[in-house]
Amino acid sequence: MAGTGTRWPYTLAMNTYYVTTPIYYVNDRPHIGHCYTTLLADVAARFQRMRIGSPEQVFCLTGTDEHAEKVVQSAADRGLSPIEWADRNAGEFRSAFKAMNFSNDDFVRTTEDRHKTKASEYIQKLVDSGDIELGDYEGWWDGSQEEYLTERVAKEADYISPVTGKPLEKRVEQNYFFRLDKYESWLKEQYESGAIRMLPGARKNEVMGRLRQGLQKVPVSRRIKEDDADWGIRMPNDPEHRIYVWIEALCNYLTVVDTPERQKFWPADVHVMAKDILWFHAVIWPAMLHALGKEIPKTVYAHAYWIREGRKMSKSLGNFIEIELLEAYCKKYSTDAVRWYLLTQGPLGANDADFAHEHFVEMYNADLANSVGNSMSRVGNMIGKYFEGELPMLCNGEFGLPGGTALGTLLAARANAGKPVDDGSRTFNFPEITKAAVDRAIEAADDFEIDEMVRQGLVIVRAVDDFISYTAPFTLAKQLDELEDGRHALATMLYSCAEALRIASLLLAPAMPEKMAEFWGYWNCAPAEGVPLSVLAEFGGAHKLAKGQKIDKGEALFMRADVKEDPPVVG
Ligand code: ME8
Repeated sequence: MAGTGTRWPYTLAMNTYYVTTPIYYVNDRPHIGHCYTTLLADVAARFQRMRIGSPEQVFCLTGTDEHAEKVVQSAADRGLSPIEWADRNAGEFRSAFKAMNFSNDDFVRTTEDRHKTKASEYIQKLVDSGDIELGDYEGWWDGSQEEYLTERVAKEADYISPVTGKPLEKRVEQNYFFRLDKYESWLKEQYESGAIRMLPGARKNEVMGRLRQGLQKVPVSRRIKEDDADWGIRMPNDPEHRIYVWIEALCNYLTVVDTPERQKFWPADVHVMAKDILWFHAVIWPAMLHALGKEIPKTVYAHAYWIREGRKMSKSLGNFIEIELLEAYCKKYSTDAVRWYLLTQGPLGANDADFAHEHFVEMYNADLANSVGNSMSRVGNMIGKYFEGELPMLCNGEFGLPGGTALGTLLAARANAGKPVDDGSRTFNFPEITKAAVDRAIEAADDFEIDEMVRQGLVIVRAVDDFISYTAPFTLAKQLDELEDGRHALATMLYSCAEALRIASLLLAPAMPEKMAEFWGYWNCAPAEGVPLSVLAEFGGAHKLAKGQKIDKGEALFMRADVKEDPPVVG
């Protein structure tokens, strides 16, 4: 992957993992973008829980950002108090995340005392250390984003919000400022030395470019006006001012784990977000942390956008893929299929991704119905048919097509069946194939290449499919009476396929937890708890499929879909 640079020693010794998503504004309803970022964090966390083998060492945080001015406005438009509106929408986010089967360990709301108290403490500390000071600020206010743009950025945007297209407003305020300017060279050093990784590489170049233009102080408060609603967190040293929502929102990543039981999770391994809010996370937040004497996050990952039919999704176009539509897809194709599609076809890198129904069905058929589901039921069926549903043997050194008796028998069988026999150079060494996939998945997880990580399960499935087409065990099965060692060869082959699929299921489980649990039920092979992936996933190792193990062919995990069928509709 571009720009990842050196390998990171911390990952080798890492025994905790902390991943965060942005906390989402509660005036918006949950849509595909929020679900996507949270899905990435969920899948990373699920993978690391399995990799480490100890779920309590992993922490996945999401939540809602509630103190924005626009919440006050949109609540008033509905005749509600800000907290009533926030409660309602925070509830929407929670239930959307439940529908998507996310496994976040906590859900923070910035209106909670635990957040407000700690955030105030951090701000007070920065006031005490002189990192926050009072001064006049003049800038261009983007009301929809609750963000000041500098003169240069505003000019480049023609004094129009780059996000909503509405005019920017010139504002002058007496404010508290964070002395971001003090940390310019320190920040550059962190990125250049690799102390903090900014991924993907294209994003790093953008931020470095902006860093080179120099840093200014950033406003961190707003003076409260008489008719303002009582909303937000006040400056601890000056209650006439309210802490600027972005500044306290960033603190959530720390407030939630700033307890004796959870402090082991800091610093975060990765803050995940889309490119819109990278600057806050890559520049302002690490500088604040440094000023507070705290360690900085190890990785900041900013993915691109979901778009629809080639166009940006926005309120004004009214073309968001809302949670209801995702739920309709989940109902029709399964939640795991939706998760798989978002993960493997989403905008993880630097390029935007289009959500299109036909593409969804194509990928669903290719990856899930015709590969994962088909391979698992095919192997289960053969074990059912040829060995009465009991796994025929333990693999004692003979896997796939390693040569020897089984191979000889097999090649003879194929010759008898009139199939071309080659020199047997394709060895299908499943211990090697599966180990390479597991190693690659771990490496990809370290680089937050979540799509690559989950695809490793599919790599194994495809090797199994390839092996079955190449060796045609169903042909061999017809000739068992004529062939010396035929049964042994068939048993070796099916054991190899089954054991490889068991390992594939481990790598697929973070993306598709429900379907893989269903598969483990049929095959009686749910992974033991408290065992790290490297041990669980060893081919023929301590956790291998046992001889005589019952394999139930079960139901098809994914029914094939018709590309021509209409997309699901909401309602
Ligand atoms: O910015 N494609 O909240 P927010 C992919 N409260 N991801 C998208 C997306 C799209 N089209 N649209 C939104 C805020 N997202 C602040 C964050 S953090 C301390 C405070 C996702 O509700 C993506 O993760 O506007 C993006 O960064 C986030 O939603 C913005 O959410």
